[in-house]
Amino acid sequence: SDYSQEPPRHPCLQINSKATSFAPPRSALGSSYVTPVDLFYKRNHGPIPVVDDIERYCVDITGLIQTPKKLCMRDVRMLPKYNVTAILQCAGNRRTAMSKTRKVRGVGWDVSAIGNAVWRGAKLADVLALVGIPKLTSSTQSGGKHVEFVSIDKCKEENGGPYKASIPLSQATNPEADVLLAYEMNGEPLNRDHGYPLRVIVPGVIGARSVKWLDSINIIAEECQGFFMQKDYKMFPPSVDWDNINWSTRRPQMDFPVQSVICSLEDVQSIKPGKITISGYAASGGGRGIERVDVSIDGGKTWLEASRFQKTGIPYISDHESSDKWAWVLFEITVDIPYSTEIIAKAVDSAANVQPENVRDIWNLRGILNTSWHRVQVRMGH
Ligand code: MTE
Ligand code: MO
Repeated sequence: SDYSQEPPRHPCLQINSKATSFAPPRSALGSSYVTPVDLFYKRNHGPIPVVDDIERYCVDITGLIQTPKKLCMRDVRMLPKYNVTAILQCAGNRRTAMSKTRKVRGVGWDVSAIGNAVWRGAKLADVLALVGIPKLTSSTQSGGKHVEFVSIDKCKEENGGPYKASIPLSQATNPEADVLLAYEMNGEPLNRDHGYPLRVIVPGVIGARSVKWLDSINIIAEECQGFFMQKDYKMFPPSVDWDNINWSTRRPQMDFPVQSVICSLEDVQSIKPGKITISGYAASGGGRGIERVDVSIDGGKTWLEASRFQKTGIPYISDHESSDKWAWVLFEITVDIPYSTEIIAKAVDSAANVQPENVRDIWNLRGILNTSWHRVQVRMGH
């Protein structure tokens, strides 16, 4: 494949061997509520498509509908515009740490395969209403069960075909689910890395379903049969390995579980005696808020509650209307550390879900959803 037309990228991003994943250092992440575009992680399964004739660009809406439609950028921009502040998190975030207990297959990520952005665009529910699909259509009703998004990129996992994914029709037609066809990120037109000219944003769901460089939207009877839905991004138990895997026994992963990460300390970090500030991000899937972030400075024997915030000046209250339900929550606590120790963060979401203690208990062969307690070692220097 042809990687000669890749866009320029920030020099601080860590690049994998195939130049298909890019992530900022963890110290760049926790410091701002909205992640700057150039520091936002990027995951591409093939070369970035070149779309240079925006006048001719359009999205085909086809499948189980009466009248198929070609949607051009002008049509999308004419629909009501929404700003949705939402994280994108790769299901493989923190995979490298999972790989250390037992080898997994997949791109190695530290803790930065996540970012929080303000996405602007039209609601998918409004777009589907244009082709006669009423809002709040239940998935069991006749007229289709899933909405499939197909890209214009080409990836080897699809044997040179496009990247694709689908979500249930009930989610796609629910205005409250805030699924967007987005053309702006943080107030700027989407850049090529993030899906120019148009991408899907499915809030609260693993990043893999937020298809970039949208080419068509298909209403289909069952979930998408593409590689990334059926042969990837599924959560298997630790007993399943490559010699006994049966992909059809599991559902494609959609919502992500509760997560938290310390961004202010490297692992291992050397410190001096005295006060240090421990800070990072916490987030959950499905629109669940963050109820609490607990921090331990003695390897998990005792816990302290960190303070949480989103926008400065407005107190963060989980599930409150002033809070961004699809966004992350930043946390912070200042403590005195007198000796070398292990510092841990764990979050609790609004459904009282808690992060699992040990990564080996949630090991899975694809290395997804590592949401185990986040641990960093600090060494006392002199
Ligand atoms: N969409 C297309 N067309 N091609 C891709 O390779 N990667 C997916 C998703 N959408 C992908 C895609 C994955 S796995 C993730 S985690 C997110 O995009 C990453 O989005 P970002 O690069 O904007 O951060
Ligand atoms: Mo991903």
